[in-house]
Amino acid sequence: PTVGTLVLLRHGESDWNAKNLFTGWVDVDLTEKGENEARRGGELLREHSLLPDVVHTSVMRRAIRTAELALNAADRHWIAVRRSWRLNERHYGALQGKNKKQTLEEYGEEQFMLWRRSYDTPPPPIADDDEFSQVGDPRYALLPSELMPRTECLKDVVERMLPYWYDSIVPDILAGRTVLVAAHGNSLRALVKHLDQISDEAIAKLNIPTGIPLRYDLDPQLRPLTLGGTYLDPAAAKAAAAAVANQGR
Ligand code: DG2
Repeated sequence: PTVGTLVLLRHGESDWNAKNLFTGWVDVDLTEKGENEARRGGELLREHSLLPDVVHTSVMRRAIRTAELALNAADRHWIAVRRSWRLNERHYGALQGKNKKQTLEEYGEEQFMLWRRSYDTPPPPIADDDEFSQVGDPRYALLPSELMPRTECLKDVVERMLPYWYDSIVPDILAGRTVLVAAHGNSLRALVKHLDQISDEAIAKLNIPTGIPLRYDLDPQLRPLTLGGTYLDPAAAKAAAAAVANQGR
């Protein structure tokens, strides 16, 4: 039996995705292509009659705008919205603002992939006076300073995301709502790892494409009825996930 439905949506292409820069907590906007991906994501929701009752987003512009554009296209612009820093992208530490291709050339394939995809190796921390640091950003003013990341590995993201999952998203699902989560490549990898119980090793191979809704029907124990969920456009998702995996090359 299905207790509720979860729809995961990575934001559309951002300015820094297009420029091939590590983004993390830097608050970049969507490109025009990214806006169109978000609208297309909303059209897919409408075509599949998968209409969200509530939306949860990170506190970053690219996820917030993606949710708004998608919901607008699905005629669900009016639903309740909640946001949390716990859905933010992984903090990319000192790599924030660096070019992925140059980083690959400078540090080599092994180190580059450790930083991008290993479960527990974080990049070096970002300095507080770095131009791409978020220290002093008013949206984190109420965040206790010991929770403010200077870098994160995926394991760190799982640990800071799960309290929000259990306290805020799960109650919506158990209430029978269709829940949209608009977030990021790595914060959604963290959630998928938890839902599908993917091992620390296997999660390295999982990539989330931009703008294509991923549907999970959950049983009363919050286990997916279909492992891995179902992309609303599976062919496009496969091609786009491969492109994410090859970024930098
Ligand atoms: C990307 C993910 O995050 O990059 O921070 O650069 O989903 O917000 O565009 P997003 C970033 P990779 O980990 O795939 O390199």
